This record gives sequence, C-alpha cells and structure tokens, in this order.
Amino acid sequence: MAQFADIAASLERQRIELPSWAFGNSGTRFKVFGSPGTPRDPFEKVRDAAKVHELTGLAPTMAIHIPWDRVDDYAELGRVAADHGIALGTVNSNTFQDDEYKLGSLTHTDPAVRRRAIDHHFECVDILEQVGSRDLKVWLADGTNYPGQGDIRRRQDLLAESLSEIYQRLGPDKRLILEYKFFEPAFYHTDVPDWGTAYAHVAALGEKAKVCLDTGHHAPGTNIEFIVAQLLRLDKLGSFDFNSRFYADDDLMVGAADPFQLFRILVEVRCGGGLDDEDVAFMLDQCHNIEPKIPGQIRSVLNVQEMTARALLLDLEALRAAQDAGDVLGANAVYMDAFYTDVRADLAAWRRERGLPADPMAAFAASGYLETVAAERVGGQAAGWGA
Ligand code: PSV
Ligand code: MN
Repeated sequence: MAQFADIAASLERQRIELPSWAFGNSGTRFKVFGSPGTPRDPFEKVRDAAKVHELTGLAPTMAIHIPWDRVDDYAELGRVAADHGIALGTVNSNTFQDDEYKLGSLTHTDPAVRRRAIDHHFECVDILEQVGSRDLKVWLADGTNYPGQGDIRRRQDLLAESLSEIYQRLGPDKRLILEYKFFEPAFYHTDVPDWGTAYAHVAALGEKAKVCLDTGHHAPGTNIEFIVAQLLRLDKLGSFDFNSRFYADDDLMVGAADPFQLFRILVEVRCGGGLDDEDVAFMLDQCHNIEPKIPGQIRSVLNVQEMTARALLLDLEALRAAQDAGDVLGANAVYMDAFYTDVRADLAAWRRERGLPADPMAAFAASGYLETVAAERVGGQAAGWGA
C-alpha cells in the first residue's frame, strides 16, 4: 500500500464547492427549524462558506442558486467573496418553484412557459459571466404524476430543443451540466431520471455539456460507482453533488450514511483520472435540517478528504495483479485494506503543516464565530428555500 507521504500532493489539489443553500434554513415538508446566526442574504452566506474554507483549506468556492441568491450586483458579491478568501462557483438554475412550472418548465407543452424557463437560464448564463465562473447546473423538476398525463416522448423532444437554445447561449469557456434524479417531485415519470437520459442529452448538445451525478438521486441498491466509471470513460462526468441518504434524496452529510460507498465512488474517480481533472467538479448538495450548518459543512468536506486519502492509498498494482490472477479474495483484501486504513492522524498532521487547524471542528467551536453571527444576525428574514 502507498504511504501517506506519497499522496499528500494529490490531496493538495482537492477542491470541494459548497452550496450556498446549505447555510440557509431547510427542512422537510413537516417542519423547517430555524437556527440562530442563519444568514439572511447571499453576502452572509459567503462569510459562512469562507469560514469553512479558512478552517479546512478545502472549499475555495461557493455555488449559488438563482433566484435564492439573486442580488443587484453580482460583481460586488464576487468581490465580497474574494475579500473573504473564496470565489463564487456554479450557478444553479431553478425552475421548480414558480406556479407556471406546475406541469413542467423546459418540457412544458405551452411555448410561453418554455420561453420563460429558457429566459431564466439565459439570466443564469449572464450571471456566470458576471461572477466569472464556468458551470451552469440544470436540474429539472419536470415530470408527471399519472400515466397518460403527458406525452413522454414529446417531452424529450421539447427538452432537447430547450436545452439546445440554452447551450447556444453559453460562452466558449462555459459549461452546461445536466443533473438527473429518478423521482421527486414527480412520482410517475421524470424527464431526466437517470444518467443514460442525461448522457443522451449532453452528448447531443456538444463538448461543453456534461452530466452532474448527485449521489442521492438513485434508486436504493444502484451501483453508483459503476455510473462514475462509465461517465468518466465517456468523458461526460462534469460534476458531483455529494450528499448521503438512507431512503430517498435525504441530502444528509456526505459519507455519513454509507462511508464505504463514498470510498468506492472515489476509487472509481481516481482510477478514471477524475481526481486530477479540473473538469470533474466536486460539490456538496446538502441540507442541515437539525445539525448546525457550518460544522455540518466542515464535517462533510473532511469526510470527502478522508475517503479520497483512503482511495489514493489503494495499491492499484497489487489489485491488478490479484484481479489478473483470478484471486477473488486477494483482490478484495487489497481493496478493503485501503478502506480500513485510518488516515485521521495523518490528515491532522497534513493540515498542521499547511497552517490549518489540526482539528477544524474543534477550531470552529473555539472560534466564537457562531456566537458572533448569532448576535449580529438579528431581525430580517433568515435565508431558506424561498429566499
Ligand atoms: C434536486 O433535488 C437538487 O439535487 C438539485 O441539485 C437542486 O438544485 C438542489 O437539489 C436544491 O437543493
Ligand atoms: Mn443536486
């Protein structure tokens, strides 16, 4: 097995983007619990995201969601981010909260609704230019609840047309990242339910279009690492939305529900060249409904780093030799050996060497940041899914 010192340089290159919405209040359809110190606007979210980066060195960008993070002056938001040591990242569109989109957005049969949805994406493309970031991420709630409600095939054609209009609007160095999800909010059929459908659309669009794999968006039992391997092989894996789940799209902290699955995914990312490839963006897409949000984000990026380290320690030569020899148990032992390696002390030392706190969770608790923002952020409307 490789030594930790051999993998330190690869860890150095890791970047994990934080979702602005993780800092706002979230919940289930039963209840959204408020929490002291919750940001009230995108500027305050930027400060919280920057704190995560300051303590971990892992999260230099924050994704924004439009309209939740709409501001008058995006350049100013970018400047504030830079003042705090981070930058703005992926721009997420949102066509799932307007009444007009009840029966679909980019797939709606009414051209006026499709126009509205396409224009919203044009706005997001403009924002990409203003904040100087690369990726427009598109996730659609489009789908139907009852058999016969919609023409499944026609909706695919409408989707292809709408996506193509958006794609043509992208500048040369921008990308359209299409995210799939097998159900919810639609319960019968979803227009982009799986990686194959997302792949079919992005392949038709062109080189600047890729797939986003949200780890929570698969049926239970799906072999996600297989999808990772396949999309990397096809050069179409644009990004990850990391989170974890026990049941459906739970949006729990990445690595919390199934650390071994995260390891298996990261092994495939490593083997497919995705760890050193800027074209494969790592993002979190999570909600912290009951746990404190900033520590929740810190824990999450550390989980990704920890599993990345273990994946990097996997002895690929020994693995290949065992595979080629047909040594089933030997190959599995090599694989599990890396998974079971405890890298926490090495990572603490790695952080110390880089001027970072050895224990970012403890450093956050001791920093007094939460108490400060809780005292400052009084009044106004706490950010959430509506704002
Ligand atoms: C949809 O469930 C999704 O995963 C998309 O990425 C959205 O943009 C995000 O969640 C909103 O939380
Ligand atoms: Mn997502």
